Amino acid sequence: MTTVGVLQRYAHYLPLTARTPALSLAEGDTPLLPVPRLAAWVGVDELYVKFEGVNPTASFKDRGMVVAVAKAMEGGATTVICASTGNTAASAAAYAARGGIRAVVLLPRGGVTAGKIAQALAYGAEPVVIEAGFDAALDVARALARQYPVELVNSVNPYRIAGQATAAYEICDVLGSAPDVLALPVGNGGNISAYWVGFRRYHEAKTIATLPVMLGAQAAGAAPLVLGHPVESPETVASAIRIGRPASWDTAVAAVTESGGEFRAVTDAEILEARSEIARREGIFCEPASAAGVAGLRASVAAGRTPARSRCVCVCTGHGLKDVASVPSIDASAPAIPATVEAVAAALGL
Ligand code: AN7
Repeated sequence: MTTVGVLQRYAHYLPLTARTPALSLAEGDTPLLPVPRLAAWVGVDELYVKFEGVNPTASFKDRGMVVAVAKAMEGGATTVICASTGNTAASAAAYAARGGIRAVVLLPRGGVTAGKIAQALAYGAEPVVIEAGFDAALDVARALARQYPVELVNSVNPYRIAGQATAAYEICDVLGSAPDVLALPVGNGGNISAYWVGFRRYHEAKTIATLPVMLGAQAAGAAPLVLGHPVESPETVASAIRIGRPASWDTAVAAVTESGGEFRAVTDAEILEARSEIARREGIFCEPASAAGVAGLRASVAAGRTPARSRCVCVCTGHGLKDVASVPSIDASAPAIPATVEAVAAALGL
């Protein structure tokens, strides 16, 4: 039998008991791809992409969600709730469906891509569109979970963090050590906190001898951790990280401070350029937020902050198909070519 899923693969590193349901959609175990052509563009000697877009709901959220939903079920919960820019909602919906419980997802109006809404609804989640951004929606979700018998599965839930730490274990297991630098996008700060938990744990267990420098990339219009204060009306093309008041502020700052790393802002233009380069140079299609880590690493090298002779890993957190509106499309009004070899050959200049 093949070993599948985060609960099985990293059982010893997770807060499981004999009564934790064996929930799985075969999440985790995602590829760590060497990306030499992208490395040349970024300006470092050795670069890998940890492609989290190939998880069951096409984002890294599945690693933590499988743990959070399994623990909620273990505790007798019949409803999970989250606020979400989309990926958490899709993941919560899928694992709730898999576990046979209810999922309620609070979505900021106009702040979630069509693909992510389609996922959440397809899995049977109950959506509530909130007349506010993500930060206020999360406030409501937290308050609801305090007052009603619904289990909060946002990343303030410690089981989410424990599950997401498995990505750090996987990187070390494959490389045989920690990378010099780990770069990733930061919204609520849960994922950077989780990676740091994972690296520290492997370090304490002496599985790895060194710790990576953590580089957290934020969109320039939604960069509270770069600025050092909350952002009232965050704005960016990378809707997944359109977050102005990160819930895991302190642990995200600790990850960067303790590792000697940095938070770095990248513009929407830099994010979209990186997304395109990742796809065209390496065949890896990720959503805009996912490209922020690559854009941030490139900017860090250009600024002389990250040495070129570094072994780097960029986490691409979600799949590109979740957000196709931000990719150039075919002009539907342009005339189509007749279905003949001659016409197509002429159109291609062959
Ligand atoms: C693709 O789904 O906050 O810093 O509600 O979807 O742990 O928040 C998503 C966040 C990066 C940032 N990349 O991670 C949500 C949500 C993608 C994301 C992040 C998100 P955190």
